[in-house]
Amino acid sequence: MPVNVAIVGPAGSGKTTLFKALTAGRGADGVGMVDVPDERLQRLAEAVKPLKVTPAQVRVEDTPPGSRAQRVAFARQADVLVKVARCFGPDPQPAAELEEFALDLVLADLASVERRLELVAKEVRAGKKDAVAENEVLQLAKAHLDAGQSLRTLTLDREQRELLNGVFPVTLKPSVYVANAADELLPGGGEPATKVSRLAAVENAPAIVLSARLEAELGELEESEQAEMRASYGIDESGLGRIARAVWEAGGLITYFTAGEPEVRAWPCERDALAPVAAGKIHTDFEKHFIRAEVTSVDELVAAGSMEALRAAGKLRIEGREYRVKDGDVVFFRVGR
Ligand SMILES: Nc1nc2c(ncn2[C@@H]2O[C@H](COP(=O)(O)OP(=O)(O)O)[C@@H](O)[C@H]2O)c(=O)[nH]1
Ligand SMILES: [Mg+2]
Repeated sequence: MPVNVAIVGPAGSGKTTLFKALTAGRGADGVGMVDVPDERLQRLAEAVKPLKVTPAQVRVEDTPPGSRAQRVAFARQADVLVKVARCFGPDPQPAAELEEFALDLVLADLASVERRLELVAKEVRAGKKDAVAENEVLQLAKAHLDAGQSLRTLTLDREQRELLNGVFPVTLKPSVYVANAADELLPGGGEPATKVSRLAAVENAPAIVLSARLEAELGELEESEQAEMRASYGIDESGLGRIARAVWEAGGLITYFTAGEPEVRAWPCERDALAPVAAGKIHTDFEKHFIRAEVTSVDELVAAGSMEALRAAGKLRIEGREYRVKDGDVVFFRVGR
């Protein structure tokens, strides 16, 4: 299951422009796959020289045209939201526009929480014990949403979060903020971008400054021309790469690698996933038939040149079902049939 990223935000903030830049014009009907840049993958590929190199990908979707309700429904189906704010053009008001957009999401959550609360409160009155905890967290959520706050800023323990997830709250989703800045304000983005960063900080979300239009134009140039043009704007790295990585972090994802002759590949995985679950990313059967994981690091594999060399030298760590795969692990899964 790929990670689903929805590009959302106020009208005219540059969502479609950013979508085109991210997908390099290869997206169709507002949907496209985007590679996540990772220098470790390149290093592994140089050492192993496989037939094929496959980066991790995210599935990115642009907000389709439609009503407010449709825009909320669109945001609801995503794993991570990329919130684009207009920091270019005449009189940019990114904070006010983002807040207005956020309010739509808050109201949508309030409606779902109230609907669920009606049912659960009835159950509590009928003496149903296991409805008590849910009733409590729904009350907390309602008060928070009533005050115009997104659920991201409500302190919840793991169990409360799971109970709340039953109503698919859209304001509980991890977000990445993008200050879509005028070229002349790059790389910092000036006062409008500062406002966006401040909003992002409230919910502990990353904020990225870029110009979607410039990134789209850069995508059409040769690598060397790109670097030159970036340097002239004082930006040293692709803003799109920064978005991809921020999505990774905000979404609580790690990357592990597999490295064989046929293919060197980066795999997305939830942080703290157990080894069989991580194996299930490759093939659902791998989770069921998991036997053990043979694990090393990128540096060790690069030094040794292949998994076989490490295995022969007895340098692969053997890990079982209780092992939690770490970011940067290189893994070979032993599976039965
Ligand atoms: N100056 C400038 N204009 C931009 C930038 N990004 C988008 N625009 C312009 O803003 C307008 C709205 O962009 P669009 O991507 O359609 O916004 P959407 O409604 O959020 O999808 C278009 O005219 C774009 O060319 C940018 O980074 N800088
Ligand atoms: Mg658009």
